[in-house]
Amino acid sequence: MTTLISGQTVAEHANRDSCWIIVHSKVYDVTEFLDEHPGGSKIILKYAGKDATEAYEPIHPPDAITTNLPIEKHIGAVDPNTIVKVVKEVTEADKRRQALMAARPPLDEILNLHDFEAVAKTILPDKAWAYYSSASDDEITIRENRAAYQRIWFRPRILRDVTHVDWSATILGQRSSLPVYISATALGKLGHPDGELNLTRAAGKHGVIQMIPTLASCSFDEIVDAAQPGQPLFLQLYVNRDREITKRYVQHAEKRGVKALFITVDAPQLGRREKDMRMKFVDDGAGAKVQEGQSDVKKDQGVARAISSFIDPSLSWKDIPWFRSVTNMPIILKGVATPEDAILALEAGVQGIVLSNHGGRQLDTSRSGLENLVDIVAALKQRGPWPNPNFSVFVDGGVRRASDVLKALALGASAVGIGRGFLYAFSSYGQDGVEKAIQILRDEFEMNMRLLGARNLGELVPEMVDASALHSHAGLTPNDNLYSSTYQPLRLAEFKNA
Ligand code: 173
Repeated sequence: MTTLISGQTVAEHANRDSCWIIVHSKVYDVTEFLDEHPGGSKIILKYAGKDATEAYEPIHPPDAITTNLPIEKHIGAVDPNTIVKVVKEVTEADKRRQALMAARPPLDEILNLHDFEAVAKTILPDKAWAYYSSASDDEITIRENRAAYQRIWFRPRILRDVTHVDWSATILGQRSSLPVYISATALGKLGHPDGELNLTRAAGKHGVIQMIPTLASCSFDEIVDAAQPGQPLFLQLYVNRDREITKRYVQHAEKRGVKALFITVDAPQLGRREKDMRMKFVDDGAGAKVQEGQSDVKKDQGVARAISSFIDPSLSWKDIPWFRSVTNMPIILKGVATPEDAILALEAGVQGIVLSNHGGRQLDTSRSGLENLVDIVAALKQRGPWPNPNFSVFVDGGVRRASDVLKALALGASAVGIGRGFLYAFSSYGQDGVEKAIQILRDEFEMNMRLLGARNLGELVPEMVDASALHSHAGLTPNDNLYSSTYQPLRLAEFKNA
């Protein structure tokens, strides 16, 4: 029998020279890890000698600490009778949020994906909303992602007997009930205690494909374990500076049956999401100390930047053959924005590209994936057969309606990714919300395909859309009021002593 460590003993190691913390009832000596912690040492020191589980959980997969800390630093199990429960202070804001949570509209009053966003904005903790909804700099691109869809107008066909319409798709060889996949978004437990598992379970039930994020709050294996037998899953990959770690991760994923690898190529450094950065600033409650010049203070970085330092900015075209050598999964480059790079991807022999600007979170004033689609499809057509069964072109960013998806497909996309739409669905209603989101999309596909005169996805052709205004950024489009009403403009944090 191993002896249990008392809470009092742990509490004696509460400083920089000897720092123990409790996570999931286990005691860890993190003294030597303090300066290596991607989120900085300060946040760990806040929990020195204490139970850090609650702060740890949303931001780390359960196995992050066990895999990163040498085994000799695993001190043992804590005696549960000796820990003084840190009673978390329930703030007025928490109470208000709980009341709003209890008063959420019933799911059957949710009519579209924007509605989930409105609920999420109201009930999410400020930090979670700031992280999820933020985009880089002036947040122009995130809005352009929506606006671009509204510069495309339909040219519907009539009298085609649309009694039966079929919107099922094949995505990278996998059957999907929708021409939509769930795109990767990080840190799902900021929004809901079950995190990404809400997506996995709903996707399994409704035949939709989920792309697992590298930076999920749930561990990769928890997500795969929550899938049904044979449920197809994709994996989004951030490439680690330590390629051995990436290799192990990719090969483990392949062994566990993941069907495709989406390598993120638009984030050698994370964009400045100022809404997220400001929130962090306020919550740590010590504005002035930022100026003290401690190099490890990352409080002004926001959640994402604080945990992204492992991402390798040296990633280049030269690495593609290496990926090929470590996996047989189809490789897709996520974050392509130009015909030049689309052609390089084709020549590099990958199986596809995602035309994405990372939900407007990276280079602000980049064009929308939808606008890039037109130019990229034209370039690919010059280079060989089209559609090319060995090279898929996906689009993501700003998709909230089946009509958006139909426009992208008509212009040549193989399928479309939705990230935030599903994230807001589970943040506000858990798995039921995701199921409802899928149902809403189904209803929208049925109606829109009937009205457009397309009985299946193969009948969606470029002639069904007028994209002549797509490249015009003059802005004569009517306001998108539903979307704009949830858009949160950048605000300075509340003044401290006001
Ligand atoms: O967009 C993001 O927030 C993102 O991709 C990310 C990257 C690193 C850590 C967390 C999130």
